[in-house]
Amino acid sequence: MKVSQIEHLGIAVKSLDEAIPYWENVLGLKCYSIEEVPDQKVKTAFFKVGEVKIELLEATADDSPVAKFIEKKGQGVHHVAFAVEGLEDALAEVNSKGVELIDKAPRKGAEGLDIAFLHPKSTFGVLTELCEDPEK
Ligand code: CMX
Repeated sequence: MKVSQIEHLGIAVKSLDEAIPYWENVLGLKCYSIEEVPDQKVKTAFFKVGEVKIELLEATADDSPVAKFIEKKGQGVHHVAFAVEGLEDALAEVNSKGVELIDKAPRKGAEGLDIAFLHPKSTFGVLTELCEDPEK
């Protein structure tokens, strides 16, 4: 499979309202989009750093994956997302190589991307997202 770049880093925070000023006022980045992903029970805030995006993630429910993550590990880097060409084929390939898929088929994520997660137990502890922009 072909990974073209790190598309974004997902960072779990307790509160977008509390975290965004750090990214804007200290690092000087601009939050260009805030979007809720009801399916994932998260609210997201996006920043661009060169070609890579930062996705801040706030849980919108107690049983959100992000709420569980913060409860167990605290705030911090939650996942790494790689842009791939041909997401369905990439999933079949990683699966054939023994990696456990959380999403067996692509689904819609923030910013209209097609996404799928790989289980951190198969990826040396890093929750990994593969994504593809259907518009490209
Ligand atoms: N990074 C690394 N490890 C993680 C993790 C993360 N983000 N989240 C959970 N884990 C670890 C747990 O600590 C646990 O480790 P131990 O067994 O050593 O304690 C292990 O993974 C499995 O945990 P689990 O109890 O089986 O499963 P959880 O209910 O905690 O769910 C996971 C974990 C990854 C399967 C779930 O969070 C998931 O499906 N994530 C994908 C979807 C997601 O994260 N959505 C939010 C972002 C959406 C977006 O970006 O739009």
